[in-house]
Amino acid sequence: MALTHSKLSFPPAFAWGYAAAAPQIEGASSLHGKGPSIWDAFAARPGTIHGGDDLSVACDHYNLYAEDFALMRELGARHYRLSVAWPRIYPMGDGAVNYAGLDYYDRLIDSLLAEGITPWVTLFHWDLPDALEGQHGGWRSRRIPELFGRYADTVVKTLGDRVKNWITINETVCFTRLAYGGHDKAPGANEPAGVVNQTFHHALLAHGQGVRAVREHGGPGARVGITDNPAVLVPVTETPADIAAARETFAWANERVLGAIHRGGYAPALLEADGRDAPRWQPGDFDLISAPTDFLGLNIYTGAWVQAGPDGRPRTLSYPPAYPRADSPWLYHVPQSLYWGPRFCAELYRPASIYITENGAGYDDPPPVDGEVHDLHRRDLVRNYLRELHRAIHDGVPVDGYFLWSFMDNFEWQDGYARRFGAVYCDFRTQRRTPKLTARWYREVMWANALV
Ligand code: PNW
Repeated sequence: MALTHSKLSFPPAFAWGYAAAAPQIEGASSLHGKGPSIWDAFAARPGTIHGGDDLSVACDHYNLYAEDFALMRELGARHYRLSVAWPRIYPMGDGAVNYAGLDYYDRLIDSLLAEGITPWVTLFHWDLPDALEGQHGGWRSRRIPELFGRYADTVVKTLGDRVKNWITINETVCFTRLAYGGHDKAPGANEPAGVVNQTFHHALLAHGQGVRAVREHGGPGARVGITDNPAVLVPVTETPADIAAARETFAWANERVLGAIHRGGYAPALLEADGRDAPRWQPGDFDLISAPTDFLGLNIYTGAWVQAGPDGRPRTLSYPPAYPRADSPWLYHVPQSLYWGPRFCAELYRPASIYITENGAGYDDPPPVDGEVHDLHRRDLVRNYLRELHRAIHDGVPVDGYFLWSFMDNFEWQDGYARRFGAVYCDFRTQRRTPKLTARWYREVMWANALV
């Protein structure tokens, strides 16, 4: 009997690549005129970051980018999602432009293109210029999206002849609720709900400013979208009742960002639930916020399980203690999140195109032995998630690309350098890069355009 070996192929022209962000890899945090970001200030406060780590050197990518892009090409990536650091371009957030900063990204983009890798540029990945926190209260203030618009104009005008894929902002909830309503992300302000809801509204305005900037200055072929990390609710069984319960919970959980953007306003039920804490907006805000975009970027790492409860109402289950997770304690293994996340987004918001702008896993990998890191745990997690993404595409969800987070180990925010998400191991003392087993495997996947 001859057995067959079925191949899980991805669509032609599917975009495969890696993702990273400026504050997590660049270092050089005060070089050539860069101003401090709120993360530089946050890290300087004792007790905020694991191990007392800071962002001053990171992967030294500021100096090593050419070598890094050569390695990226060797490892088979043809797309790379990076971010521009606002405080490199406007050290004070406002005021005079720092031409050395613009010049840096000019050279970086040229170097990337010379390796045959297509850039996808995120305009804001959490590193707000610290001066704007001091002067205006950061995202609490409506002034921030205005200044962001000016910064976006400058970046798009400078790089727009070579960069055609733009992402406005990264993961709204992480720099609003977790940052202003909690203590573990900068600025760690612990504000009440009313203030936090207003930071969300200002973030949506910044997204709108980013879209406007790309439309005005992006030139021919420019495309723009937001990257969001929706709460992903996954049905316990793929039966109509559980699927409906998960979809309803998904829509409600993501109403404040994805709902508001695609609806062109806040849902009455959301405003009612917020009561006195509801965000305030001005006439015209939603013309900007809900201007059409070209794609929706999704960062998906995990999900929560939902079923139709005994009373027929949806209920979200808690994870039993034995439930498998990565070393990042929030990263429960839920491969089906890469099926239901894109699928619910497609059904609820009807984006023309979806890109998975991040997915991956954080583990405290030990250093290489004989030049090898056998991260079978990470490889298996990513492969299981990609099987589900393949199934979503097969079922008609318009997913056009996937970016693995991250190219190399980097500054994992409050978890510092101990928590590693890289396909490439980074020795932060010597700056030596060692591709892990995941990177070797992922090269074959990208090359075959299929799961191997
Ligand atoms: C994302 N969660 O953050 C960020 O965009 C990256 O900068 C970060 O390094 C990466 O994922 C890994 O953490 C997240 O609690 C932080 O679900 C927290 C969550 C999700 C994403």
